[in-house]
Amino acid sequence: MMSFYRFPDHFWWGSASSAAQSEGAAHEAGKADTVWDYWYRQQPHRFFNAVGPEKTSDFYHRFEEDIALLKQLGHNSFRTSISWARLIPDGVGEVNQQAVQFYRELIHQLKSAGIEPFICLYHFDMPWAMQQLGGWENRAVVDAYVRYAQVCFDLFGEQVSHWFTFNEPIVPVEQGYLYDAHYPNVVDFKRAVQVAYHTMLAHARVVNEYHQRQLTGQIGIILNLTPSYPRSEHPADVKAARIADLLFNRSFLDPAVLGQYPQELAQWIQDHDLQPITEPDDTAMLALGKVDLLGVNYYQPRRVKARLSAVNPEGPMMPEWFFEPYEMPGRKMNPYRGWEIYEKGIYDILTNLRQNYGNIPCYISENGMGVENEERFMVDGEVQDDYRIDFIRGHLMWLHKALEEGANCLGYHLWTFIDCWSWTNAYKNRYGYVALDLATQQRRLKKSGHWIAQVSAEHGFQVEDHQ
Ligand code: BGP
Repeated sequence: MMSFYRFPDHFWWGSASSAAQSEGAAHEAGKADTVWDYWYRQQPHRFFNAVGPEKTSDFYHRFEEDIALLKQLGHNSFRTSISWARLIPDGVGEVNQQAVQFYRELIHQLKSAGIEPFICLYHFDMPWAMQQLGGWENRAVVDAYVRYAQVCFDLFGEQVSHWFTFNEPIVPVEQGYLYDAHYPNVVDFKRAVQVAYHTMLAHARVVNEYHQRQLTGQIGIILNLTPSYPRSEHPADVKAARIADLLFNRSFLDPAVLGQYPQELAQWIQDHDLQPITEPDDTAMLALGKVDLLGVNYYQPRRVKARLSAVNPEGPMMPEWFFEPYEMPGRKMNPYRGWEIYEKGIYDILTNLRQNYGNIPCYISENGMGVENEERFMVDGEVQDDYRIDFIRGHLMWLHKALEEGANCLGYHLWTFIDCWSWTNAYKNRYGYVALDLATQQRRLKKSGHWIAQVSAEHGFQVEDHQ
């Protein structure tokens, strides 16, 4: 017996990318350095095979060819970001007309191809000029970001109907201020909290700014939601999962959707003497930051257990003082990326949003499977990525179940369209529907690319019932 998983007619089929990971032309056409350009020059060894962001898949020059490929994939929507350092090179001053022309043309061409542009304002790419002022630690950078967003709305607000303030705003916080994986490589919980707070304030101000303009589109945020599962029902395990959930999910989800921080988180921050510097009007501003649309990035679950080993009280305080990762026996793994694959997580997230967050309109803005050395799966020039098809189909089946139960999920975007440069991992893990040969810049649809084109055309797929 076969079952057909049918998705709504206007479901968003697409994929996501970002400026720094695709544009290249890092030192061309008036663009200034981001933290990535700067850091790469200082410490190339931090990047896989020492590959930096200057070239990537050269979207800046090849976007027309790439839009044709998006079309071939059956996309009706596509997310990328605007590079702040390209549009306003010094962060605050003059607008770079070459950048205006580029983004205008990009948006125009996408729309002409019937592909709705989803535009994110910030995807980990702080202009170097702004980082020199202290980045998100400095409230002046919040002001600069608001002005940058205003410029974007002035320029492209009529053409773009789906805006996002931030992609995964917790990532620069945790990777840059706790775990030494992004610039500025600070390890300091209190500073991390300040950065998170200012980011959310910047978000709220920009949402408010957008709403005041009464444009016809929507504004949202993209969050990486990682369901926290306790090892067991033991109260200590449950508490560990609850803290992980507060720190990594609710710290951004609650203010973005409900307009305020969870009381429990505020208390926890206070108990550990981590309060950020605030101003009296901030609470009212945060309340205005409620989004119209939520993007959900989901890659893997977070399984935790109560902390058993003692922490070093002299070491810097870390989230892991309050829980330990738990490796569930028998878990399904993506051995290449080292991440658990748990398809039901997507259903759990959508159910949580339905039950506890007013069933806010949302879509899956990233989901995907990174695999190393995909050339070994190449047959007659096409990567036979059946594992990726299985991965996507498995997640879509759970998404479908959530839809049947009333989830307000409007689409599914894969990370990513074409194999991309991924921060310090550079080109290690390949995620695309389209394979990129970095040396020749040749692009080729993978098997999954042909498969998703068919899914999009048929509004779903068929599955044998025992699957
Ligand atoms: C997400 C980011 C993307 C992308 C992806 C894959 O968190 O939004 O920008 O990089 O992760 O990451 P990686 O290459 O580390 O597997």
